[in-house]
Amino acid sequence: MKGLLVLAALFVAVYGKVTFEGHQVLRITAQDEAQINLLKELAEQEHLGLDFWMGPVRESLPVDVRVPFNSLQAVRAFLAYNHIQYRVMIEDVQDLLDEEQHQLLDSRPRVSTDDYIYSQYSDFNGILMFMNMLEIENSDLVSQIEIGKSYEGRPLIVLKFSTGANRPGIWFDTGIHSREWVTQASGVWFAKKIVTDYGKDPALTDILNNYDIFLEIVTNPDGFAYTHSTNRMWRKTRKPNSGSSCVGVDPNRNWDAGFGGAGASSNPCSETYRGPSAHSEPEVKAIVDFVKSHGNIKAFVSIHSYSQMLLYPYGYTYTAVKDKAELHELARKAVTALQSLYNTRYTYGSIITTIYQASGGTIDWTYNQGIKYSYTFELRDTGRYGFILPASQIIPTAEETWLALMAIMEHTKNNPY
Ligand code: BHK
Ligand code: ZN
Repeated sequence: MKGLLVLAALFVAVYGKVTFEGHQVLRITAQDEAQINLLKELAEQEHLGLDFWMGPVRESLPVDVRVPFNSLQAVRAFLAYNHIQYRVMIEDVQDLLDEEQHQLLDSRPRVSTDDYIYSQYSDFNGILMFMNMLEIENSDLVSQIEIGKSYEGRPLIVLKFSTGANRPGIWFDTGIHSREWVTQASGVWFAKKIVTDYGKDPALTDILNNYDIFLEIVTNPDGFAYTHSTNRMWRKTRKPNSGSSCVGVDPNRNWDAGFGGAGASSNPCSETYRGPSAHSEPEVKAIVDFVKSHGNIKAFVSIHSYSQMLLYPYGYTYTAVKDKAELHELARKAVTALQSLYNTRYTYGSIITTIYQASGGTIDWTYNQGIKYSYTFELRDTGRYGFILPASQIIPTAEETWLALMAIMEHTKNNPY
């Protein structure tokens, strides 16, 4: 791993950006315990540089793994030798990234949010500009709150949509994992949707006449900037780890809920590194402080991609939450609403029973803080493109997700606690 990292660092220094030429994403399905153990061994071979997009390994559930070009032969031989089934999901990751580069929002200044192109991916500055314009255009409804700074000093901006004082709050965040680009793009679309529908759509108007909505679009700005400048596949924060050459903490393993337990890594080089202590990451701590000082958040929805799932706590324990029946029924309602638009199918359930065990996750912490309606979305798709979802799917993804968010907000409004 060390050697590989040094090589990657050198490559970046010379060429500016990590390339993924010849990298493939394989969907691997273990059939039994023996194959699961073989895949776990494979994952531990750090020199192979495997990137588990959707993992870890569980029986008969497929895992998607990005395999660097130089490791492909070895990995394919290993899988064939052990009769482990797999198929190629992405033939060449770099081909998709080249395509994506053509769909980036250009940096030409825009005069209004009507000028913004919602069907293109935008960088951090583009989203900052969008938020500034939105606030100026809707000064009676929208304000920007800086809840802190990222490790590298970028502002952590939350959009507040409010029509009156002392209202309970509903929270949405997107982009806590920086490479999940469709989530930040959807966040931008949600913000525009809220200002467009307020006063027109009776359901949203009713919600906003009783609740404040908080929306953090770029929840991991350092990671997001890094996905644009250097490594499109960056997931974690960008804080260096003492005693390691590996950078960053998984901000969805850093919360004080089962922190340090199974379902997170203590290895700073892992994509699921939990960090040195709970809330060690300023991006996480800022939300913790905000939620605590607000004291009246009633729904908290943290938005990831991909897999098409709607999840509720817990991730760190098999113990069912006391509101399981209600959360499950609301999840069913929300995914039904989502599916009604483009027939996109979602699965739903608790984190640990639906994806895998994960400790230190965002919504386990918010639920334990007393925020009953705590959910995580995994947006499109189910793996054809994974994190590199074509920009043509941004608007349909945001539109259908909005129907599910409305279902959650309406339920929250109709069931005060
Ligand atoms: C979601 C919620 C709580 C814990 C884990 C997850 C799955 C999520 C993760 O943190 O491993 C998968 C992912 O990033 C892709 O969005
Ligand atoms: Zn994620």
